[in-house]
Amino acid sequence: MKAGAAEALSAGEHQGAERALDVERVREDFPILKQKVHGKPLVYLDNAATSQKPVTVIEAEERFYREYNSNIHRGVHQLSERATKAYEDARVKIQHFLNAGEAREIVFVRGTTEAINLVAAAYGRKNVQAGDEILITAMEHHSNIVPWQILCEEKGARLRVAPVNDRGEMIFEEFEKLLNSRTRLVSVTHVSNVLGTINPVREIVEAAHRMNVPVLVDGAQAAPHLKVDVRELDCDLYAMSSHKIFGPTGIGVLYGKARLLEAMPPYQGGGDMISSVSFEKTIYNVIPYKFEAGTPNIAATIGLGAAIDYINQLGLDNVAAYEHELLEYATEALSGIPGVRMVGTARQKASVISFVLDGIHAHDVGTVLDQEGIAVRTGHHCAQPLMERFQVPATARASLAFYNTKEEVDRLVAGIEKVKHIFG
Ligand code: C6P
Repeated sequence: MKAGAAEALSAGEHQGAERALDVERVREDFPILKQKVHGKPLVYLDNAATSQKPVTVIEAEERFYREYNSNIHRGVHQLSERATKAYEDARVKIQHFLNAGEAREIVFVRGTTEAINLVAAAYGRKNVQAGDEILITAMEHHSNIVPWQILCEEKGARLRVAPVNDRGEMIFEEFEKLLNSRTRLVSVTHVSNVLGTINPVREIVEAAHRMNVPVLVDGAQAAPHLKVDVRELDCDLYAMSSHKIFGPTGIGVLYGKARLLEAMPPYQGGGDMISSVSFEKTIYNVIPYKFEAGTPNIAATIGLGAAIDYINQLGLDNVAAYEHELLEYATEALSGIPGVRMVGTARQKASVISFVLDGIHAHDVGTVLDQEGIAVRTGHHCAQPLMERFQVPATARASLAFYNTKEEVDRLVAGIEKVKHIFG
């Protein structure tokens, strides 16, 4: 990380949440934010889709390719040893980021989607039979629905769905009622990408464990905003994507308790996931390598390590405090606009705001905002069943990061007023 961001923190340390993080200094670390779109300064509010990357992450990837590009775990030569060390260092950084007990509990995958598919394929193949059940919630992303449907179809198992209330909170009593002796796995999102709802993962895990059911948590939208402690949550598996936590695309993480990972069969076969191969019998490698077949995305993994360093220097507590203040400011500002309806008003929320405008399609909202230089996501956000639950075809979604400002929220409000003027 540039010296700037670290200094920015200490400068405002004693002056409350907003001052603890000097946003203008932090923004200096993100070159992409400086540009104009349609002649207007970019306001990037699509962080839940993917976050922007600090210069240190971009440079870490570049340095790998310029200075020590090499395959890992294979060569005895110096470049390979350097690449292997940087790759394994990134694993340890993630271990500490998630407070996992051991580095071997961190498996590198392509992203949250692959992490969930890995569990569905490997854990599911071994543990799910006809008549068994997988329990999810009504606020899941397609990545935490479709892999289970594929598994259930193959095995003759059943997908059960815990409903959400009108605020967008999972109804805990209904969830508990759905847990039973046939449940083989609970898989829930930590934070909803549409509603921003923070699920009570600790309580969910306790309830599931009382029935001896393991829990997989989809942490794609939680890791950028909350301090995640997998040991405190006591979840069995946790999935996240690098590109949503200011790291590169094409890399992500599956955390799993060592016991569980060891008991799971491999996901894919190939190089690196074996300890010996003969035509008669193959012995698999130890975890985590058993799940890392083939040459991984080494550069992106090293970039992810740099992203973790960056976040650590900002401090997730500072990030959370600042984002909370920004979320409250934006929620109040948007709720005050006549014709705006918020979708997702949970009591525990991360900085994701979905809304609809009376009589105006979300895509029209997004198109006009784009002309104002404001990037939001519109559509079903890969959560079609949730759209159905709230009886909307689509929403516009503003998702905030620590480099966003109140001035940018004001620009969003002005943009929405313009949409109303054009379509009203
Ligand atoms: N949501 C969004 O705009 P990948 O694509 O594998 O990095 O992450 C998938 C995923 C899984 N779970 C949740 C809760 C998510 O939000 C996402 C990605 C993005 O909301 C892109 S669809």
